[in-house]
Amino acid sequence: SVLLFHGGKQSGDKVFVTNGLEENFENAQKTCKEAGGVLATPRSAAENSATQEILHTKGESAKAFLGISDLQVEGIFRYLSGEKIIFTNWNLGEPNNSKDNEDCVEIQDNGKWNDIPCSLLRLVICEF
Ligand code: GN1
Ligand code: CA
Ligand code: CA
Repeated sequence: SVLLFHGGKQSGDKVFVTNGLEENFENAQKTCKEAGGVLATPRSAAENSATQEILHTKGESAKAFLGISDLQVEGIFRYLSGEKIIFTNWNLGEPNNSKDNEDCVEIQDNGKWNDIPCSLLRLVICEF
């Protein structure tokens, strides 16, 4: 339930929170949905910073999934809603679809994004 979430960061009308758990993309997506939110989807530098601040509460090298993928069409990143993304903060050289197997997106502790396999376990951060 929503009571599992704490230590939220607000940016405008959004609140970003984590349950402190690492899950694969599919399960992370479910966790947020069941709580009435969606996976963190920063659409501006301010929202990206708020998401990054959650990572900082989890220590060095924490990484979390974003609600963004190119699962539908390789190379075209979309929000879970299906819209094309309007803000990006890719690390230099990303997205690279390494080993032809990176369709999900992690945010790293420096706030930069990297495409990774959806099967990996990453911190769950939801937005409400
Ligand atoms: C990592 O470990 P390597 O080099 O195969 C990363 C990729 C990055 C790449 C950047 C699972 O791949 O997503 O694009 O570094 N893979 C994982 O050099 O994190
Ligand atoms: Ca891809
Ligand atoms: Ca990558």
